Amino acid sequence: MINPFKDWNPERLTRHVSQAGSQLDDWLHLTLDRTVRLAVTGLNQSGKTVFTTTLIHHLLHALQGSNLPGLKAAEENRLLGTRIMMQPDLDIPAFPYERHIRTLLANKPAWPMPTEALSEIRLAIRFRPAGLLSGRLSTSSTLYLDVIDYPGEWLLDLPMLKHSFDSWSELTLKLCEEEPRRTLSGRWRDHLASLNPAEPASEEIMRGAAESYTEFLMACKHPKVGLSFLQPGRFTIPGDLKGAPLLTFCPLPPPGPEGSPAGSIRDAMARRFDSYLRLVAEGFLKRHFSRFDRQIVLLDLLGALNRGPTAFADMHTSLEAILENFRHGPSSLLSRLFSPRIDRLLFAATKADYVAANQHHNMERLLRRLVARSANDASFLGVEIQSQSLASLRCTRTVVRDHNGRRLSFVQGTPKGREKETLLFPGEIPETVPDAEEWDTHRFHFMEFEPRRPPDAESPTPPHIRMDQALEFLLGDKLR
Ligand SMILES: Nc1nc2c(ncn2[C@@H]2O[C@H](COP(=O)(O)OP(=O)(O)OP(=O)(O)O)[C@@H](O)[C@H]2O)c(=O)[nH]1
Ligand SMILES: [Mg+2]
Repeated sequence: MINPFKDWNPERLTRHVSQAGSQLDDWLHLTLDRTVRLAVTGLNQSGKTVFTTTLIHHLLHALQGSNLPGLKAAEENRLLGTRIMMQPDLDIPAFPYERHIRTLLANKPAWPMPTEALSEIRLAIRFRPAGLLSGRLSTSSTLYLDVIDYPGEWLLDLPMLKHSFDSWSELTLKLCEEEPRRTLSGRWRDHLASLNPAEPASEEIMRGAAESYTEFLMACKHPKVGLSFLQPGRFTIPGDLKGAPLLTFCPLPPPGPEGSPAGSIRDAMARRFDSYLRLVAEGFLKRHFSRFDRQIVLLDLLGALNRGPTAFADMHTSLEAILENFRHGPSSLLSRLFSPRIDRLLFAATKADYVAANQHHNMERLLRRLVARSANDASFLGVEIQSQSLASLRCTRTVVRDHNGRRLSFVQGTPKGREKETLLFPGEIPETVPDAEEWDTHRFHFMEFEPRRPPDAESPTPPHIRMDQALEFLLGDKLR
């Protein structure tokens, strides 16, 4: 019998496989379980850009003295180097890692500006597999990591997808019955009252109504109000759609007996709403949000506590509505190839350096309570869940001092807008969602900080809080 493999040896086989062309690469990496598409999910200002930047920085510098004791591959000296690779999508701008890290670590450091467009990055992490058996079979292996960054506001487009124009209008107008939306929407609702939606539409009428509605959304977004359930997401951060007719519609009260004549304002608004869903929201979901394997959900709990009960509840509603749109479930070879699902989900309360270390326990308990429903839904589907607090870039240190006979934990750092370091008592984090009485207006005042290195930071990579644990949970099993 002829044996076609008679003259083949392992080296020859490897050479032939590697010659098979780069198109096969993605397919091969997926089948070999060597690609992770990480969903960094979070509302605006939750810390996505800083997290992504420092994650890349830590991996790129892991050989220069690891600052990641919780990441086993780093601790066991199995990381062999990381590179930024050619991007998978030619029409998406590259994530500006260099620019962000230069700004964050400059002599006069600064935080990144709010993100206004989508970008992506692919890393190749070369590592030595753990264990004797795999060590014999291969000396090194590569894990590809894909991450995208985008404005947090755009996530609110995802929950719009289950609505018709009428049901979305009804929901939005219902929200405007409660304060602070009631007052803030006054001018826009007056504007609506001056229109007859059954009359013929014109670009001017459409633009006028959309501008008035956008002003209302911007007033809700103002840091002093801090609402997050603001739709459509592109109205506050239009990106490349600035000025496009696609962004000229707004919710309308239910139709009267006049209905929705063809060419009327109502008819035109409903059509633009449908186009927005199809071209923007659905495009965003299908192209970028349906391919993830792992997810980290970042929550700025402390900022939400600062902004008070309404903003806190609004953040919670937004988060639950957004998470319904991701595909969660255990991953198998087939699902990885044809219908990827998120099989590990990490909830992370960010900016843990705003408070002293003894508050992190409460921060994590509060986080767990807040995400209980979403975590339960995902866990039911077989997803592994973890919750933790973290700081992508630690800008303070905890200092314990005696004060009037009590031992108190302070934080030392440079408060936002100041030049000098200060010792502050940051206050305490409740371990449950505060009830009405607890939301006394002066209770939560967590200070924001400038991105300065704390004086005790010695490592070549910037200090963090539990980034290593987050990375171990998200990537650790793929680096074995
Ligand atoms: N002290 C501290 N502040 C942080 C940290 N991460 C983020 N911040 C603060 O949070 C702000 C927002 O962080 P970003 O990473 O820009 O947030 P984002 O989620 O990308 O926001 P959008 O681009 O608006 O969606 C920063 O300007 C900092 O003030 C951290 O680890 N420590
Ligand atoms: Mg950002």
